[in-house]
Amino acid sequence: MISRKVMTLNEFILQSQKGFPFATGELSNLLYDISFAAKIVNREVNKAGLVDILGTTGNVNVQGEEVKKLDVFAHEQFLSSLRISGHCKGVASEECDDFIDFDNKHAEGAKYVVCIDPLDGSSNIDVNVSIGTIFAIYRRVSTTPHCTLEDFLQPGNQLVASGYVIYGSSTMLVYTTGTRVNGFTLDPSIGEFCLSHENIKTPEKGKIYSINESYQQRFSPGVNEFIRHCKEEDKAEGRPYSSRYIGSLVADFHRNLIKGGIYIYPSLSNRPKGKLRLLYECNPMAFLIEQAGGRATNGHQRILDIQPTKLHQRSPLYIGSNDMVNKAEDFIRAESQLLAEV
Ligand code: AHM
Repeated sequence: MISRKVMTLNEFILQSQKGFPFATGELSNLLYDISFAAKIVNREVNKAGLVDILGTTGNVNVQGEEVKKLDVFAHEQFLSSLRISGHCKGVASEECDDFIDFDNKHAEGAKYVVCIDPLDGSSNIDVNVSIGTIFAIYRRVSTTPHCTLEDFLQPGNQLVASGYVIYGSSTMLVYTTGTRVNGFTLDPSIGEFCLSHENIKTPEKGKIYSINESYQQRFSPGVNEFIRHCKEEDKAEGRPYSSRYIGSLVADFHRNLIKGGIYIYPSLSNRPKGKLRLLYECNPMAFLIEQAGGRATNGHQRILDIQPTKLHQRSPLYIGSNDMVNKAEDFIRAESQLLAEV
């Protein structure tokens, strides 16, 4: 008999379900749908360098097909995978102004909705930098035949599952259903995501800080103080810390998750709410980091406790290893106290 050590994502999902005799399998199927669409997106992302040969957006490639921008392609791919399978009642996508209700027969009675950033960091595609998909799954709260805005405007503490796919030097899917964080690497030879990083825990103490320092003049004094602290020489604490910023949230987050560190997209003087979207970027990553033992805040409040009021709402984000997020918050608190005293 041939024995193998590899466990595929599907086998893992099925095995995880065994402990829950009343599970309907709907969530498992939904995760499968996302992983399936991710494989198709991965195939296209890997061909991105060929775009000059095959044709650019709006052009027709050698097969006579219209070439779509990759972020539009990814959006459509996830949407169609989720719509066809019927395990999800609706989707809110970073690529769409409004949410989409699946009113097809298959989706009748489906109890989940998905918030998705189909291709985050897409400005990096042309230069072969890692990009990703981020997803968040909620249980519907409305009981109407069609899903409603309130199904999507749930705080992150109501998340059922979240995860991301990183299209990088290898392609990985990392997700949590609220207990552990597990990572699966795509084996292109068999077309399967295989368990490669079981029960990921982020280091308690990080040594990497990730922030776009070119905005330094737009940062608040607290953020600048934290950066100064990261750069300060302190042998005992292992400072200066390393600065690493790819400019692709999934890639920056993934590295810091494994190695330990903090990712910051703060409030800027010209962008008080920062850049990142609460529903599509901050919440799913916050759910993951907490399950991996880290923290995520907006500088003042736990990300997962923020009540969203709009689909495309933005939020500052401080996310990563406990000690670094705590330290960053100390500086922000000190700044607020100073301002209060003035
Ligand atoms: P996008 O929604 O246009 O893809 O932007 C999101 C990206 C994140 O992946 C990344 O962390 C951030 O924007 C980088 O922004 P900046 O260039 O301002 O540093």
